[in-house]
Amino acid sequence: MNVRILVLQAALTIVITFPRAAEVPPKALFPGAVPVCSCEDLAKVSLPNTTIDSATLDPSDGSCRVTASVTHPPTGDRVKIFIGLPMTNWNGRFRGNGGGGFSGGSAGSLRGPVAQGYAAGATDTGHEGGSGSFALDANGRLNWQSIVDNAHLGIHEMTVVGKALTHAFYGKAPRYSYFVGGSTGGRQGLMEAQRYPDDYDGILSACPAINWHRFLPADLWPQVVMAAAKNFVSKSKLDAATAAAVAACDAADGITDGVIDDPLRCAYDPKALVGGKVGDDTFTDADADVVRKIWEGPRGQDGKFLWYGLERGADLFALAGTGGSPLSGKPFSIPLEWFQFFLVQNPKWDWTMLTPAGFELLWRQSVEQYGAIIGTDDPDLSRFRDRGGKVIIYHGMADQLIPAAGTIDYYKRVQQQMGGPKKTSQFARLFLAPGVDHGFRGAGPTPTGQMDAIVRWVEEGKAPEKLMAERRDSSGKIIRTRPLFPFPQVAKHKGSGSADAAENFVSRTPAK
Ligand SMILES: [Ca+2]
Repeated sequence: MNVRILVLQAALTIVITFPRAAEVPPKALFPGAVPVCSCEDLAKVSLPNTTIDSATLDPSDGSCRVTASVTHPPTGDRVKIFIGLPMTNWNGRFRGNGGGGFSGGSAGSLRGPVAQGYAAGATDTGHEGGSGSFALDANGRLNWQSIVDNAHLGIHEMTVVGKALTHAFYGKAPRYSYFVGGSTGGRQGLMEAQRYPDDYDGILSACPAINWHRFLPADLWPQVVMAAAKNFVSKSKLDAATAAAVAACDAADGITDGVIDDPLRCAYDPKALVGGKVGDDTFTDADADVVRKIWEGPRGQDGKFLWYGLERGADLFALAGTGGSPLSGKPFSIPLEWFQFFLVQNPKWDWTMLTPAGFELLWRQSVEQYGAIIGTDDPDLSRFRDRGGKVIIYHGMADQLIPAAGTIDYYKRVQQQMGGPKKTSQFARLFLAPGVDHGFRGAGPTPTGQMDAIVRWVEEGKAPEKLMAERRDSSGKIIRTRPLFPFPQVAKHKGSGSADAAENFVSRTPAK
């Protein structure tokens, strides 16, 4: 597997970590709480359709680790669940951790939360590894139980088992429960709010892979555009187009800092590059057309909107990857596998034959066939709201895999459904982070303190009026701070003082 794909899979399988400086373990809710049984005793806990596979102390951190499997008769599925329970410093809370890409999650993600005193859980959501091949059974037919386990049921089962084991171990139920995840984990968090609203009190949803049935097939669009044009564009040219867009739109927000604060208002047209040199190569009309169509996003044969394109400023090569000589397309594996295993149901399907018309048919199939199962775009969060749930969503505006426009679209639909912006902001807030990508890296400052923010909101009723974002140099020194305000507010420079210091920014709501 080449390095680029590995890096991107790492990006889609990010486990959200927080800068160490901001990591203050939350206060213990039951001070002095200790286990009421041995770790090994948890093997005797009886739960419906659940087998406790092991319950042993982890020699590396001394925590109690339980592995369990849940099945759904009559199907022979097996959702594997990993639970970590601190022996000495349980803080009284349960925390579920999300996965990435097609991977539901991993036992390795529990280490951080357990160190902070959380009883923590993760799950493989019914299949091992990061491939989409679990969608098909041995006969090549859709394995619906496996698909449902991955889409939503696995996380719910993990939560039920995790809370039960926490209760059995400490003799009391967790006082609060949190779900934390990015990308697929962000989708899993919002799925919990939509479908199993009793599971969590607080949800942190980073760059969520919601609208899965629309955005994931749309992620193949850049390759379809290049194949149709018979013009696979080099990384240097794609990078040149991104750099030109940033140069053109950077200053529109008042600060020339290499970041387009609101790329949705940037209309830079790559025709300005035509005829110019990129290395030894000339940027052509055909190149400009490819880049324009990638930014525009997938359109139907009648020209109508299907889904959002990448924002200007986001790395294009992640989805419009090319390589070899002559150049050919190198699609990102996750959308490609969505077509192969879920839509066409043929692992050997050759994407290079896909025309824009064929793309539209399969995109529509994706919406029809999978929306209700894994779309995660239901704006009705009333059950979650009514039981006091709180959710913080945040998304980088230079996300190269999941355009933030889809998350804004969803949040606006939530606002509409839930009684308007003000009522929505009482339980669900969206923070957009300019200039950061799917892994929260890039020219822009990255959000910090999200976990503190959600805990404070849930437990003290203090809604986050802002998140602090910071940018560090390679030595770890903070070189820029910037506030992020809840959507639709943006951070605006006061007009005096350093543009690298958060205190010189105020919130402003832009005109529509
Ligand atoms: Ca700027």
